[in-house]
Amino acid sequence: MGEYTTNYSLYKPDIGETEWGDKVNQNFDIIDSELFENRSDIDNILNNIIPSLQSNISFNRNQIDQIKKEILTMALKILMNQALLNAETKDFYSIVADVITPEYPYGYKNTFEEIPSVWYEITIDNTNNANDLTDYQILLEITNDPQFFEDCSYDQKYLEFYDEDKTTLLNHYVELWDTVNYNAKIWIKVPSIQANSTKKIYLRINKGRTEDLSNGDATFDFFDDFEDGVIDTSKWTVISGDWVEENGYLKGTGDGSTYARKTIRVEGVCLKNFVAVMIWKVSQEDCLANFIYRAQSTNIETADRYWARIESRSDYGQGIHMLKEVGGSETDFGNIIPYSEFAQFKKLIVKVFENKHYYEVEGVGSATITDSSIMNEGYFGFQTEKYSTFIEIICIRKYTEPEPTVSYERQAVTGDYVTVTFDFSEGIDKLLITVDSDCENVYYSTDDGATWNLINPDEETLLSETVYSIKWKFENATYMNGYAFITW
Ligand SMILES: [Ca+2]
Ligand SMILES: [Ca+2]
Repeated sequence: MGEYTTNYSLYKPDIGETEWGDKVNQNFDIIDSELFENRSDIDNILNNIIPSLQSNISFNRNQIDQIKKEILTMALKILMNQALLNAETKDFYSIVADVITPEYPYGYKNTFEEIPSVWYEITIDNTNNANDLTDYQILLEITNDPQFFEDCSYDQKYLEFYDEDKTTLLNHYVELWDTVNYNAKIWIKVPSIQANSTKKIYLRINKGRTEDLSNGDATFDFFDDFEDGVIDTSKWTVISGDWVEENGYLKGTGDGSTYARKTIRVEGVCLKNFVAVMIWKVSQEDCLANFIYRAQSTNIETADRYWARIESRSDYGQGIHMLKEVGGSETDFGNIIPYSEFAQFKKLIVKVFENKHYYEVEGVGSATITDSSIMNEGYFGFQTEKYSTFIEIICIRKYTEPEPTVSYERQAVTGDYVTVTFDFSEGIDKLLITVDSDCENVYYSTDDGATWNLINPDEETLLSETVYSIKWKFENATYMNGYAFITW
């Protein structure tokens, strides 16, 4: 959470050396000192109490934000009303409490009903695909779009993705966030995309957000970046050999003399059609690394299975090989993607759909085989042979063909407004407002926002009856400084 900065500012009007002017100034001073004296309590609530509550509760965050606003609203109202009750003049009220925080960049008024947000509509075109897709990860790709980054204030923590109802929050993962070249890659897990149809989901850029929602575990079918130094046993089972998590990668070590396969298996995830992305390497020549998939039992060392191999032996053709073992008989499909930088981290992308297996080493090359020996879903994992294999990250998502295409469009920012409510126990029958703002229009309401009436600033407006609460609305305001006068 950004540090909350107190900035209560009362703007005294220039009212000259008159008797009522002195009373007005006195009124201002009372409000000002009340706000000032109580600001540490408000700061404490906003900076300490609420954030600790917020960090412990991952759900209902919007509700907590709402409570936070209400607490601030209450605090300001109490202070103001107390100051006003102490005032002797009935001729003139002027009230401003202008609190600027990172979360409320437009200032905080008595009632702040809406923080302006920018929305993007994301269109998922699945018209060419005959399959219903469930919990499918789509890629939102932003390419050289300065407006997008400006809308986000260059900060990925403001991203919130919503389903078509604009209410159900969707999980996402930010793979790339390049504020220099204005590029981003964001994966979003979409609960349901119907066959042969087009679907809309939404991005809200919420400047009120203080915690980044990007989450690989929640977004992908499987994800591990090996960053915490401990092998997560809810994700992995060591079958053989020495496997550790260190320096941000998973490391498996062989016996140093033979090609005995040392194996680690993923728990609880079976895959048929998928994309696996891994960044991996081997320690040296004569070390082999295997990515096993569609293994037909949890004993992935011996089950019928496919695997991609980093082959580093000079006599066998260095590079990525594709292999299978069916009925105890092993087949190497060949030296498919040749490369010799096997001791440097490279990104391998494996796309498997039905009988088609596509392998790609980023920046090196790609190859495809067609094989229908094993058509059932199965387990997956890694092996190292002889020396050490390192895996920096692995990420698995669903795959279909053809994949849906994704496009996005910025939506017009409409209806954004700031409202302020002032209550007057003695009633008023005349309005005049002066405000320093870039708002497009100012409205007032005497029925708590049910009806809005346009008002011209600096012009007196007579009310048809005495009212006790006035709500002001400032349309499309990006800043709100200055003061409101209400007279009778
Ligand atoms: Ca870990
Ligand atoms: Ca890592």
